[in-house]
Amino acid sequence: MALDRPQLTLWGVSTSRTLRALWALHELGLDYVLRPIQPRTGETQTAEFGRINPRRKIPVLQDGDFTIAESPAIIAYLSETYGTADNALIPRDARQRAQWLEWCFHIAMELDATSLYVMRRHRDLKHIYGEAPMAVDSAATYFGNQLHHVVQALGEGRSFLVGERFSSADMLLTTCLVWAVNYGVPVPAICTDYAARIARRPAYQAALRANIPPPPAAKESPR
Ligand SMILES: N[C@@H](CCC(=O)N[C@@H](CS)C(=O)NCC(=O)O)C(=O)O
Repeated sequence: MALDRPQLTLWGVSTSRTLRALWALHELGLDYVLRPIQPRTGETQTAEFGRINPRRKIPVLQDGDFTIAESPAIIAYLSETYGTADNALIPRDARQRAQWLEWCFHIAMELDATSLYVMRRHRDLKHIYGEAPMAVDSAATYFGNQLHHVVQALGEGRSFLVGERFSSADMLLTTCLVWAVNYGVPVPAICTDYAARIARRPAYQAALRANIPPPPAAKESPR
């Protein structure tokens, strides 16, 4: 059960997925303690972290005695627990909520896990996961094909993916679009324009700053 006064600790910085969780904390105006551990540093392999997240992945959110992982789930939990009518990141209307879920699954599965993360694992992290140039090329092509659905949606003139307001689907999409551009994957202008507009949100800019790994001496910082 959530506490009246949130006791939020976020574990993890430096990745697109940690940025999403930080972004949600800032969109919702929540105070939190950041434990800025990073992947592949050994910090996800400690006994302490293994007790918090046996999957040994970041980001992870602790809210008092409750723990939740997976960036889309962290955002959803924060919004449902602490969001207000003005800043909620999830639609309330049943049909819009269904469309929101559809977009979240599409982005997390097709754009992130099946495409960009395949490229990351088998190109940048090939020393860990194995080099697979054909899989990388195929994943980039697949990303473009799947992005077509986003291009169509944005081509209808809408400002956000679902309804008339910003939701966590826009957060997932923006992080994937920035990721793709950084990877040199072709992204149509309608998508980069959208991402540039969303990225102007103050909470995104604050999250970007928070997502920067600190110098080695400072490992815990209240926000
Ligand atoms: N589906 C997860 C992915 C989390 C994930 O894969 N995190 C990576 C970094 S991006 C990680 O923690 N790896 C652990 C390690 O390499 O030590 C999410 O969206 O949160």
